[in-house]
Amino acid sequence: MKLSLFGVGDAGTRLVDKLLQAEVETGRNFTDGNVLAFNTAAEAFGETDTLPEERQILIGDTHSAVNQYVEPDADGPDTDTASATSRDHSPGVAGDPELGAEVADDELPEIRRALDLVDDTEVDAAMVVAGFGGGTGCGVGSVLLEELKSIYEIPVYVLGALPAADESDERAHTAARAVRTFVPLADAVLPVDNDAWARSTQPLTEQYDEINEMVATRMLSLFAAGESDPATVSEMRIDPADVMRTLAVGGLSSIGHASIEVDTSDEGLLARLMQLLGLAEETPDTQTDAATIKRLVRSALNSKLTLPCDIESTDRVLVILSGPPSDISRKGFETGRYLLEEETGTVEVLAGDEPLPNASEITATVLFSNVTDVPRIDELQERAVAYQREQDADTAVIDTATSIEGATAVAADASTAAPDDESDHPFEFHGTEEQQENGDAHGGDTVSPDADASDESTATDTPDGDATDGSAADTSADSDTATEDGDATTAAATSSDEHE
Ligand SMILES: Nc1nc2c(ncn2[C@@H]2O[C@H](COP(=O)(O)OP(=O)(O)OP(=O)(O)O)[C@@H](O)[C@H]2O)c(=O)[nH]1
Ligand SMILES: [Mg+2]
Repeated sequence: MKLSLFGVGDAGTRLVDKLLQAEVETGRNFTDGNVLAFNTAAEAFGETDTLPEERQILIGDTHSAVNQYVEPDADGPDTDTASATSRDHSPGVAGDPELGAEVADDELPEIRRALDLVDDTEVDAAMVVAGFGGGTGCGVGSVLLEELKSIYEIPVYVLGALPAADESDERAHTAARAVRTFVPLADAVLPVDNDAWARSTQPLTEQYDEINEMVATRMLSLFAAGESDPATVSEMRIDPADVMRTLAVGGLSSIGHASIEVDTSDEGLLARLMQLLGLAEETPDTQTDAATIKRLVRSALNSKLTLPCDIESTDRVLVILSGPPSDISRKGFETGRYLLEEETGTVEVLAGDEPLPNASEITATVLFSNVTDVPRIDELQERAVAYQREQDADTAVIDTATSIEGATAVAADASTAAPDDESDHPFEFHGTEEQQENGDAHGGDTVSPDADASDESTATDTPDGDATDGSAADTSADSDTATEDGDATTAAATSSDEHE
């Protein structure tokens, strides 16, 4: 399918650049050049290899609080209001999502001009790409997402990195707010858990490139499947509508991925040739073939996921098999699909293939859509709530009544469009259980001001997101049923712990 990409902040810029590189390397053209990157500091633009310069949009130069050209390690004294809390002295908006949202709001005309460079009629969907813990990623990202949702008819997805456990509480707090803002507004959110993918022996910043490459591989296998050689015929070819249908339930999605070498021995090649020429019995090795595909799909669902989660909490599943058409039999497909139905407990499993005649391996990419049992997100929220309490105790350095102006606008709009969507979503900022039992809705409010608008009534009565009062959230009601399934934990243990 065709996708436009909008990188925001440093992580967004690097990830989009990596996706474009992967496009060149794999010969899958899925953006048609419909890309942009927005940043409040110039450094990350200097690191790009593939992203065209005219598509790198620097914003914030009218703001005195924005350090556009500060070297990353030049941590000069910061006395402006944006750095009232313990900011890391990075360039741009220095980790401050409120400032990020303010800058984006002020520079909407400039942002809109840049958006004209992208043709939304040429693509099936748009995707905002950002580091959730970034002041730019979260702040500018929220405003951009809101803007794209208001001007586009096509789905708008969000892809982004979650901060690792050893990053600051402030980053975790920002990321939790980003999840809180992005999930109700975007058509689907695909977080990448930096913590799960980073090795503890090395600084995270040194591993970005590797993690981004992993992300690019999965994203292209999923979204760019079928964009390499439209001439190759396949009756099971993956259809963009299937990807969009799978993601249409919204919420958080996760991707699994695995490959196996195909039989390139003379014997294997001969068998395939005979089959192609119609000289062999009807797929004599179908049995082995189906078993192999089943094994492959199993390793994909047991692989380390982009966002480790309990796969039984998913609503919809999509599997894409990429490889030589002669190696992917219909029987193999059905076996793989059946396995996914069994393992995830959902019958909503779609499948398609990407015929790559010259490939030496078969790859299975599995998309789990609207997963609700995600320990990492719970952890982030807990950290964020604790951090917010500390801040409040320290005489409320962050004024929660006025914070994240842009995101407030986002939430207000979202609640107009889908009144109950937000309050029904399992990713509420719901404070601690203790607070909920006390009927204290404040935990929700403190973290994100948009809680004021629509969540106060539900923050207490739907603490676990099990609101099933229908309306906009039929789907999340479904997912709630899935999460209530008491034994939905075994698969998670395997899928998130097993490494590729
Ligand atoms: N996977 C991955 N994660 C990244 C990368 N760069 C940053 N991150 C993550 O994203 C978070 C936000 O960092 P940045 O992208 O630098 O922040 P920003 O959006 O530029 O916003 P500022 O705070 O204003 O600099 C970090 O805390 C990391 O968790 C990257 O290249 N790859
Ligand atoms: Mg930055």
